[in-house]
Order: sequence, then structure tokens, then C-alpha cells
Amino acid sequence: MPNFWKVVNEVIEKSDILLLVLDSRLIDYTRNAEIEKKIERQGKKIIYVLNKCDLVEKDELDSVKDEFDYCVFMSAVKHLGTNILRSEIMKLAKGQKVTVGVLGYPNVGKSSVINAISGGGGKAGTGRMPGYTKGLQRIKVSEKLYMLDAPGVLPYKEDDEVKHLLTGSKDPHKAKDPDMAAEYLLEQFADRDWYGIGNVDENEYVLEKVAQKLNYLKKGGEPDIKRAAVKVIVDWQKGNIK
Ligand SMILES: Nc1nc2c(ncn2[C@@H]2O[C@H](COP(=O)(O)OP(=O)(O)OP(=O)(O)O)[C@@H](O)[C@H]2O)c(=O)[nH]1
Ligand SMILES: [Mg+2]
Repeated sequence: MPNFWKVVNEVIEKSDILLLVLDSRLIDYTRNAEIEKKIERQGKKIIYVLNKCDLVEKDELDSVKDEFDYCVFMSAVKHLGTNILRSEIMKLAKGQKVTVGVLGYPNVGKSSVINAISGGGGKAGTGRMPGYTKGLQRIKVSEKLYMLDAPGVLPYKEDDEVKHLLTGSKDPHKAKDPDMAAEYLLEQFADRDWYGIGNVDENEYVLEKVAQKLNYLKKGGEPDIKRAAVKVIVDWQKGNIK
């Protein structure tokens, strides 16, 4: 993982406007007060981009709108919000040439947002696994608009694997303990019954039922909990379950 403050400071310094990209499913998780303060202290403007909004219900989003001064709901993959975001940027830029830096957790869709704004063409590399973007990259969108794509960064003091798995900042295959994050999702959204396991009794273990349902069995027929947990998190990160 690249050095957090080194990346953040460099992007802030080189930018006139900052896009802070958040995951619409986990807004509070992916917000970072320290970065916000730092940008404000430097008198630079922030636009919050609530990306992956295709993965949440609209009424959920309406209720968070008031939390932000400038925010745009966006789906970089479905091209929702692209024009609004571009016009918000140009409004703040007041017709001047601007550099817009893009910051956020790994895998929230920073590079995808840049590509959407650039009108496709895939100028910024994107990938399913967190940690795709390696170094700072300057991308010309138009004569007046330049964007800085940065690697995703996690605050140092954070060492919360569950959070990193839920936000897509960590590859579930490399998780020490994927069970906790998977259980959290399955319990939090039990009503959605993603894997068709039906009701889970108190004395049953939800991941065990998922493993059985998916036919993930170890030699001897025991359910492969870990494999099921990784599958649940991968599905969540990819937006296959929502
Ligand atoms: N459903 C959905 N998926 C998205 C959206 N935006 C990006 N993704 C997916 O999220 C994954 C990460 O996208 P990237 O643009 O590479 O994310 P990033 O923040 O640049 O990631 P790093 O460079 O690794 O920090 C990719 O699989 C994208 O297809 C969106 O609006 N909706
Ligand atoms: Mg990237």
C-alpha cells in the first residue's frame, strides 16, 4: 500500500479541486475526516462523489444528501451522474483551467470516475482488485480540465479487516479471517436471502448453510466455510449481490 500522507499531500498540493470518492453503500466507512480538514485548511474545494449508486436504492441516497455541501451521486459503470459532475467541476472552476485530484479508498472507483468524465476511452486503468492504480497519473480530459488519478489509500491507524473487506479495499483471498465480514453481510441483509438458504435458526451457522447450498464441501463432506466466506465477499465487492 502506498504511503498514505505522501500520496494525499501530493494530490492536494497539485489540485485546485478535490473529488473525494465514496462508496454509496458504505458512505461513513469510506469518508475520512482528516483528509477533509486538510483540504479545507488549504482553501481548496471538495466535491463528494457517491459512486456505485447503482448498487443502492434511491431513497437510501436521498437521506444522505444533506450531509454534504457538494455531492454528486454517480455510477461510473452505468454512466449516471457524469454530466452533473462535469458541470459541478466547471462551475467551481469558473471557466479557468483546473486540475482535479481524485482521492478515496482502494477500489471505490476513482479511476472509473475519471474515465466516465473523460467520455470513455479508458485513459485511467481500472481493475477489480484493490490496489490497481500504482502511481500518480495526470489525465487530460479537455483543454481546461486535467485530472489526477491516485492510488487508493487507507489511513495508517486503520487496521480493520472487516471494514477493508466490505469497502473492497482488500482482496478477500488474502484475508486472515474472511468469515467475520461475510457473516456481517449475511446477517445485516438476511432479508435479501442472496443464496436462497431461507431462514436461519439461532443454532445454525449462516456460513455453513451458504457453503452447503453452494456445494462447497471439503473432503469428508464438511462445509468449506472459508471458501463460502470468500465467495460472499467477492460477490459483494463485485456488486453481484446487493
Ligand atoms: N457497480 C459498480 N461498480 C463500479 C462502479 N465504479 C467502479 N466500479 C467497479 O469497481 C472496481 C474498481 O474500480 P476502479 O476504478 O479500478 O477503482 P479505484 O478506486 O481506481 O481502485 P484503485 O486504483 O485500486 O484504488 C472495478 O471492478 C469497477 O468496475 C460503479 O459505479 N458501480
Ligand atoms: Mg484506480
